[in-house]
Amino acid sequence: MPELFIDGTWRDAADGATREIRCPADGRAVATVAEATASDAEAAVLAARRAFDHGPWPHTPAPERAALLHRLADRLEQEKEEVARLESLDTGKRMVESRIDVDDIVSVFRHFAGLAQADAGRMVDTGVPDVVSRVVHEPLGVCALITPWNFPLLQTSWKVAPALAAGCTFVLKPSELTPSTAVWLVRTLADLGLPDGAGNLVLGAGARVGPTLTEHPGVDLVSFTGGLETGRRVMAAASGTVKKVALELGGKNPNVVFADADLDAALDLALAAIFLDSGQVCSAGSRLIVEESVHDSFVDALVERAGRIRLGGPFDDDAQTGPLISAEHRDKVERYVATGIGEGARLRVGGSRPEGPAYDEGFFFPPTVLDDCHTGMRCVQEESFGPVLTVETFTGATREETEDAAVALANDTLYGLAGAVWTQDAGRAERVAARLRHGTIWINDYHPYVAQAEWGGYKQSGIGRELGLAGLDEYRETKHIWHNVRPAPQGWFDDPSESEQG
Ligand code: TXE
Repeated sequence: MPELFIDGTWRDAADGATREIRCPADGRAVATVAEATASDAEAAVLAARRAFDHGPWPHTPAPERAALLHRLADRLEQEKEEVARLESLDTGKRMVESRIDVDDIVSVFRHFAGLAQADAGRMVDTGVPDVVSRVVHEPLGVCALITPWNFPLLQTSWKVAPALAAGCTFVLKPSELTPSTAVWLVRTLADLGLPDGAGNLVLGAGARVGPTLTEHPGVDLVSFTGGLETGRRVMAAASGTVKKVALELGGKNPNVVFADADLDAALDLALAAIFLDSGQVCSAGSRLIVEESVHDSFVDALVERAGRIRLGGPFDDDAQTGPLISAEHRDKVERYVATGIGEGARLRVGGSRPEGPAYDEGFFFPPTVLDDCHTGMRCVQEESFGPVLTVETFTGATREETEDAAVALANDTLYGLAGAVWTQDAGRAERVAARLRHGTIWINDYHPYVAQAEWGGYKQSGIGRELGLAGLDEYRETKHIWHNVRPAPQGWFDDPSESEQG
């Protein structure tokens, strides 16, 4: 079955090209999908444009838009196991993690279904007689939605759900590595009655179809989640036609542990922060910043537990974390570890590929800890996006100096996506959280996610509220309507002599 969905029709790529998708855990072929050309991407943009300018979706009443999103959430609940299986086969992640992702995706669609009907605008009391003045929200237009491979359907839902809730039409381009759940989503939306052209799907390499989506004058908004370098290219490409741009570009996230923390909990969550999903999480706690007085005992225990984490594929019930997404990505993570060691970091555990028949065909890399790091190192500044934790320490002569030292380290990064602070001193927790320049701060926790809260990026982690997450503002234009209900000539340029005569 062809996999490009353009204007309500499933198609092959214009040149017939296809791509084989292989499971990163064992290399088995899981799907063969169409690989779109630039002309397919152009056709998808034109379809979304027609659907926005002339189709019913932007004018569909909000309760009906909301109902569609709820029906989609219902389907996800009914087909949870199948969607999780598709996600795990494409990404190699454990089924238990994919099931959690599906639960999160359900909550995203339900959250935006609620917002579709909320905040219709407001009246403005201008004080001017015979004027009705109001602020209204309108769907922004055609959205190009470009998503990565680490949480394929979750990140797609963060874009598709608000776009549809706001009344936009879209062209979705998922990562070329993980297309299967995007195909499921678009097929299900069509099945549930989304009008032709309102939701289009283009599969393929970013270099092949990306520029069409990011430069085309028919696109009003580009919402992109991916790497920093690609994000910079997307922003530059969108500038030619001054598109709205929303970017989520990852992070290098500090996990700050004070000596007065509940250290058992901090240790447990420090492991989860970086080693869940093999560290392929934009908000992963990849920088452990620990107070010097507890460094040795804390890091020794962490290293010991990291060394016991079991690697395995999606259907291995004993596995605690999975493979990396691709051979290229594993090469990148390996290079990053080598660079860190070259810069003077001390390798405490991991660092080389696991051996054995269970790992031969997959892209596994073990939990790795680099100790004795500092912010001058590339391994502390650049995103590895793998299971690699760097460790820095801080200390101070007084309470204030200790906090200042921790905050200075945690903010010494060009990213600003997320971070955590561990302490049993509630005042310190709030003081430090307030000073961390990152969009999400967890206090005595790591990773919990709720659809109702913003997911924003400080500094180079992003633009917009992802961002769209939590609110619809990213996907709407906001308009002030001033209505003079008693129009009459105002005489600005009347001839004064005439008015005197009158
Ligand atoms: O991402 P890309 P890659 C980071 C992580 C990783 C690095 C590179 O550090 O190692 O990025 O990963 C599409 N125009 N993150 O190469 O290239 C591409 O097809 C338009 C963090 O996989 O950013 C895919 O759909 N689109 C991140 C999407 O962009 C283009 C999650 C992301 O791919 C394009 C993933 C172009 N010119 C990686 N080139 C996070 N923020 O969570 C590529 N794409």
